[in-house]
Amino acid sequence: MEGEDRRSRILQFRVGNNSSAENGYTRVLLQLFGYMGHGKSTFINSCIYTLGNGAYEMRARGSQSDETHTTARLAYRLTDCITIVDNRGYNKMEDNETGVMYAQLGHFLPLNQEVEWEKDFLKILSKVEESDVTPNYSDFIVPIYVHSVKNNMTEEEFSYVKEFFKNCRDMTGVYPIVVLTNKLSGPYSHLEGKFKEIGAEQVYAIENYTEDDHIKTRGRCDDMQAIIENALKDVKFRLEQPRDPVKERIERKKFVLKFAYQFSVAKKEEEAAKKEKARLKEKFDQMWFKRFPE
Ligand SMILES: Nc1nc2c(ncn2[C@@H]2O[C@H](COP(=O)(O)OP(=O)(O)OP(=O)(O)O)[C@@H](O)[C@H]2O)c(=O)[nH]1
Ligand SMILES: [Mg+2]
Repeated sequence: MEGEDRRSRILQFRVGNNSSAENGYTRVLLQLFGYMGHGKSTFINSCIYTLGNGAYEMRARGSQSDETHTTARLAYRLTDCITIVDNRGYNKMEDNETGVMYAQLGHFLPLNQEVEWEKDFLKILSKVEESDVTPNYSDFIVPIYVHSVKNNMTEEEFSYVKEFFKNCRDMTGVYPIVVLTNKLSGPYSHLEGKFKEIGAEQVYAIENYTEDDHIKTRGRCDDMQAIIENALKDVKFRLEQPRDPVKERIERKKFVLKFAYQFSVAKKEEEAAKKEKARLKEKFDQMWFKRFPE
């Protein structure tokens, strides 16, 4: 049975067996990202459910048991070699949020910690410096962008995501895989096409298993497993390419620090311009009041 074959191929996947080269990788991290509430945690629960034999469980959810929004970057083991990682969802997808994603993909932030949308360059620099103590050369990260078909995106957002995806590719060596959730909510071919237009090489539409609706069917299991298996194909392909871990890490570090620096300078300039505008308005109001007192 094709579905069973796929499941066993995933369960038996070993990073070390896939390349004749000594690449040093021992684990694959499927790193989720995307807007708040689009189904990241539910996708993790669906993947665990589809690969296992047990009952449906809501293992990934909010960071605290009484919260629904995830605020930490939490790792869930799928197999001995594959871990899927939940993430805090974006509010607006701005540079301070995407900058954190670059730091995650560059292996500069540890797993299982709260995600802060850091705006201060010195704090980012200090976190990146801390990661130098035990540099991570053994995890291969595949970025997975989760987006609900219930939400459309503007042309402006797509153009931002295009640049964002390209940077994610430069950080990891693979284009983010796009997972469209809630596929039964309405037509999604437009979104599928748009994501391909901006560079996504793999786009999948799925209906996640949820607490209320989790009868296992072959098609639904196959949809989830196809995403995982194709992520592993990307990994295998990259493992055949030559690797210089130290040099690549330096390049990633330069990119993350330059991005954070430019962002924090732009933010400071924006704040200074706002202050100046407020100061000029106050001065104008005072002059106006002097000439035309009430
Ligand atoms: N019907 C259906 N519901 C879904 C699907 N994916 C997610 N949901 C529901 O959408 C809601 C939000 O899903 P979450 O998995 O918490 O979303 P998230 O991206 O983790 O959200 P944050 O942690 O806030 O970033 C939950 O009520 C899920 O049950 C889907 O494919 N189909
Ligand atoms: Mg979540």
